[in-house]
Amino acid sequence: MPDTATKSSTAVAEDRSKAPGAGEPAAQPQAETDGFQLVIDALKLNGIDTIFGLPGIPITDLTRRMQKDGLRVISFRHEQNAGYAASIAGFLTQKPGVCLTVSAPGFLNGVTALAHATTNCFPMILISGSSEREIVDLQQGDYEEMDQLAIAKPLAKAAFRVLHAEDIGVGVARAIRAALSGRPGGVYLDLPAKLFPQSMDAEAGRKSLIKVVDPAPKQIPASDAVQRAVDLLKTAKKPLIILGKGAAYAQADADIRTLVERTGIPYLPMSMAKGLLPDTHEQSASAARSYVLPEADVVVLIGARLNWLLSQGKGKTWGGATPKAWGGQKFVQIDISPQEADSNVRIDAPVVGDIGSCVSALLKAIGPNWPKPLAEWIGAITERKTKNVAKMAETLAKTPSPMSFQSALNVVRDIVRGNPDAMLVNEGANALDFTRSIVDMYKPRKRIDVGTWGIMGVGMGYCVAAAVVTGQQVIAVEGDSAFGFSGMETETICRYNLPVCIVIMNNNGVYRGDEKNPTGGPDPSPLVFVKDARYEKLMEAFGGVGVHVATADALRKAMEDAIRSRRPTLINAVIDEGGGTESGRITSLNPAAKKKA
Ligand code: ADP
Ligand code: TPW
Ligand code: MG
Repeated sequence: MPDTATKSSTAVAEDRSKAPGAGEPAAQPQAETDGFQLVIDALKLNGIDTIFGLPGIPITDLTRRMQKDGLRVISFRHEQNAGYAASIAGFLTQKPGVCLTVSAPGFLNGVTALAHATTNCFPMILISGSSEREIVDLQQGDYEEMDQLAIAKPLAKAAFRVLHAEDIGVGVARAIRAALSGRPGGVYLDLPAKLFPQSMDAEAGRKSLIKVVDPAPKQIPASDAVQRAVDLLKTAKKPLIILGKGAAYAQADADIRTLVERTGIPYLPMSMAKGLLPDTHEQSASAARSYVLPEADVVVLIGARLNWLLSQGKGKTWGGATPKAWGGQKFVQIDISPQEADSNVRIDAPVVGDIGSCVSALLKAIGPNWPKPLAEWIGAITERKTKNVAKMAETLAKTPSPMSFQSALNVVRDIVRGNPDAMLVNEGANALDFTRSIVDMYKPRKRIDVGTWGIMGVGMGYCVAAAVVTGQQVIAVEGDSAFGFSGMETETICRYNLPVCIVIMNNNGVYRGDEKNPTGGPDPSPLVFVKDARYEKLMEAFGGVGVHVATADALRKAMEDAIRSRRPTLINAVIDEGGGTESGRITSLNPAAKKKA
């Protein structure tokens, strides 16, 4: 057997060391590999270089051997955070992020992130060890017994189980294809404990592996669909482009920018599409959002769904007379999923394909001399923008004590402007909404946040992944409640010595910190936390830097120090506990708040 064929196989090396000594009959040792090794080799063969996980039965040895074989294994304190890390690594790299967990409870902890990946269209693979099939299926009470495959199925884009070592190559290949092709999503790969020690001939094992060719094939849009879109766009008097996180994921940055600039059409970035063009771009209509949505007549959606984040494409936000009424806009929708069109309102010109191919086809079809939108439309937008920006500048210039969300975020805004390559992680309610509108982004895929579900808990997992896969400085703006969901990963951040600067907008609670128990009893309101909690000490406990700040100047200095040193830092920023609103900007979705209004 040629040496090169099995170089990566430690099992083979171990076999060789047991080869008969001199003088013994020269029996050729049977080179063998095993399930552990084949999983590692299959992942490496497909360019997976980082695993986010948490060890234990039956995957402890797998994590050791992965590290020994040169995979970077990032070990977390809770699987949900490892899962969120994997999901966002997938978004940032266009390679499936891999999360590795133990069975039953570890698996379930990872499942939230798996569902999150599917919902957000991020490519991710959750690999969980599982208990003995025969016992699980007869429900005879195995250690961590659970039918994991059945549970994962409805929450994943696809789910597979591998029972035999010779099928590991196919299992990993299928998982990679399912995660990456078409609309990306979360994939579950179930690896029962018994699979890992199964041994097989090393050469046969090597041959069983598959290097996936073209895992995210281009999907070229049909030329008639492109022409239909161009024809519709030609009729527009008040066109608008909306860029979503699908556009950010697609990494077609140059063509998207050319499309926006060549057509001169104003655009709105969804939160994770901020920076695809710099937020300071003159065609950005962000500061006039509530004007352009109801006023536009033809809207081009690029990798953005008309879900709740866009008020389902109808109702008052879009100029409809009632909450469910159509506002009269016509839509072009560029999306890789052929089922997305018409999910909420009529899509007059669906363009189905990958965003890179679709945008380049559109560019060809519109040619070099596309007429710019009417001056009245651009002028009206500019007028609103100028007014709103001036109003915002006034608020940002204030330095109240205690700090307001705005005065603190004015500092973050400056720091991000000075460090446009830094990754910005953001979660919370007010802490999220104010940051999204105040902090400008300058480059693509720099802002990662709560996503489609608006969930809390992604923060620290995202910080770890962003630092690990980009190597850039990470700045996390966290609500104090949001931070609590994953705060223990500050230890992980310190352990791997990651350049993460966490800024907690500490207003003592969920939305606000001044709620009272209406009964006057001793329990606090369900919405508030320990007053003036010293979150910065958590970071100090693990050897990082903790800073408590009460002024904008102190916040600025602490952030500058963090970025200069690249040390793990947690800045506890004291914010006016009465400065937030219920649910931030989505008060209207809150039944109780609506009744009050
Ligand atoms: P946002 O929350 O920013 O509005 P969504 O998550 O709602 O964005 O929408 C993202 C859309 O992008 C999804 O409908 C998804 O199918 C689509 N998408 C993701 N990747 C691609 C791609 N490479 N090409 C085309 N469409 C894509
Ligand atoms: C997994 C509900 C939405 S926002 C939020 C909660 C609990 C916290 C808001 O407080 P925070 O921000 O972070 O201090 P701020 O600035 O307004 O004070 N569980 C999950 N996801 C969600 N979205 C919730 C609960 C929620
Ligand atoms: Mg809060």
